[in-house]
Amino acid sequence: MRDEWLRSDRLPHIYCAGCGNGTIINCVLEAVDQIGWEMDDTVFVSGIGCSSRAPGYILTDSLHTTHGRALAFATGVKMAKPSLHVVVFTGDGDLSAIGGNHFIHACRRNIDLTVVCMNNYIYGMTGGQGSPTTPIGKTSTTTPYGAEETPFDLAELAVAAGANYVARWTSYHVKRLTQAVIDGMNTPGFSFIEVRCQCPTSYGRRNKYRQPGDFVSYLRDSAILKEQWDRTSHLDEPPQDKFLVGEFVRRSRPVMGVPHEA
Ligand SMILES: Cc1ncc(C[n+]2csc(CCOP(=O)(O)OP(=O)(O)O)c2C)c(N)n1
Ligand code: SF4
Repeated sequence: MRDEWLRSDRLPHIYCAGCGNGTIINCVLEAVDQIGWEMDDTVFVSGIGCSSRAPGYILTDSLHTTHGRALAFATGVKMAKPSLHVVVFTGDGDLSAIGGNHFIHACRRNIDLTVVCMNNYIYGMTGGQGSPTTPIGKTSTTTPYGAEETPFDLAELAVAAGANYVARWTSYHVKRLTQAVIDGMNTPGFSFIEVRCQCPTSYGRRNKYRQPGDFVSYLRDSAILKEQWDRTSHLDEPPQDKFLVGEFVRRSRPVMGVPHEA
């Protein structure tokens, strides 16, 4: 069914072999399909980046906007016509570097959007510069001796800024990711789903995950279920090379742009 949402006239796509973005697009279209949204009522929005090319491959109305501004455009669409379902695809650079201010304020306003961030730890499209999520010690063209700055935890940032639904999964967790997107779409207000995913080309080859399979294994082995961590660990945070996955928050703070409240 989800193939019906794809623009086959745009194929072949630009993604490198083994890129994680295709898996994530698949999961989001599966979620849209399962939830039963109509194509005429659904709009996809993105900024610029490999991840942000996603709406170009989807048959609905879509906006491929300027770098970092996806959430500003999506807010405009939603506030002009709250009956539309608006889904944003973004990258870690697009969302949290040039678009960082839009991100925190969209969470604060709790606008009724579903935002999927393909976090590959890097600026993929422009050849591998470090982003605000590049882990400490990892190599990029702008951190040739290893990144030294503490990375953002995008999911925790969204929770702190006020989003109503926040989850994190990886491109390995296909079923859990699809369900999280459905849960986010069903939650009124700002839904944020961070997906850690492989970029074998710009990040992997500089950080010992040249093969897509090695990168996916790394994501699988580094992910700790949040529920389990909360139950069993006495530490505040997981070790530096691990991260939590799961649902971080689902709540009902005041929202903007929900159809029946408009
Ligand atoms: C105003 C502006 N600044 C910089 C760029 C160059 N640029 C294009 S994509 C990109 C980074 C994309 O990184 P990310 O959002 O992490 O997406 P990825 O390509 O990794 O999916 C940059 C800096 C641009 N297009 N416009
Ligand atoms: S550069 Fe990285 S993110 Fe971009 S298409 Fe290639 S593998 Fe995917």
